[in-house]
Amino acid sequence: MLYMSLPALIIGIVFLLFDHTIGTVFFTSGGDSLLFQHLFWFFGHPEVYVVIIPAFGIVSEVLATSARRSIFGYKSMVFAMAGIGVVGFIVWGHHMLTSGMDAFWRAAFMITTMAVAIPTGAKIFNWLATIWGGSLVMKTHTLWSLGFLVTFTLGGISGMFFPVAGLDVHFHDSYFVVAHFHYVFIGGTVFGLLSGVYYWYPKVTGRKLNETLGMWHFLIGFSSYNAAFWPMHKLGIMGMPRRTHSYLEETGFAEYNMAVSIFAFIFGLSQLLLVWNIFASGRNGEPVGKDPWGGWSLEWSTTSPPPTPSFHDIPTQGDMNELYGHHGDTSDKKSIAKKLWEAKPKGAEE
Ligand SMILES: [Cu+2]
Repeated sequence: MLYMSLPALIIGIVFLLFDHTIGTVFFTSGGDSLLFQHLFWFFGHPEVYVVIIPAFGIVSEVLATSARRSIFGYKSMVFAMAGIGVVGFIVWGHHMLTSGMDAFWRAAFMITTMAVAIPTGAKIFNWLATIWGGSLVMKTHTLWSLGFLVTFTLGGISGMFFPVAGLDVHFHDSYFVVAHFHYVFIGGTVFGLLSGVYYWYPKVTGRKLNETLGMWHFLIGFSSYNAAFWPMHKLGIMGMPRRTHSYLEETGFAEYNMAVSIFAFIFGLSQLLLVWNIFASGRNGEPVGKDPWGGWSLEWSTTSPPPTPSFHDIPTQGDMNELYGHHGDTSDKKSIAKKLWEAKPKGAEE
């Protein structure tokens, strides 16, 4: 995606440089200033997906392991990711719906942007179907992935307000935008990243992060995060413009902004729990073997930390559904959920 989108940004910046240095008129002095926005957002929107798609992968791994079953709808998950990657290139105009764009193109960008909700919705439902009826093991990485599901879905829903060209007239450049992108960037990308840190830390270091500290990190982080960024929706609806640091008392923005600031500081400080945990557990954390979480993807079949080279023999990829499967033997009367509750993951050390 970067290979396809970065050239547009690079060309935009080089043209801008030429405008400022050698007197070309691509964007300035009678040039087309909107052209820069087109070039920027042709890069900018795919870039947003560049940072969220790895989080999709992390959450899929973590939820599958935590639910002790393979990801539901694997093929549709792959096609959804690829679909988001492709559609991401034809939606950039939603950043410019208020720029005086022709009504036809506003409608076109509205439809393509809303179409992104289809593969994204498929992913959300597949994640829910993965944990549905599985015996969910609540570890810190599970909590962050569940947190991801909640906040990313909320961010996705607020994201569906902007492509509606009529609504966007009101929401454009308001705090509603700021709320939306904090929900998808922090509640999506960063929560996915945190989930991955707790999940793979034992693989990297051979020791577990402290789960009690991790739980507090999640509880404080998740609640202060929502308390900080949820009121921004309200500020946007009240009409507060983004990139503003001063406003009149009678606008009523002050109380909400104070709450946003306080909870944002709490959220920031709560990350110190993770920093402390990373250093402390590196020395005194509980030592683990190959596979502390009962995962069955390849990295769990070698020691923690892995040797170089990681595998001496070519390893075999297992499938949780075939081992303990819900599409296996149906002769006994036990329900699928019951079987999964009883199933012990192969190689789990608990
Ligand atoms: Cu966009």
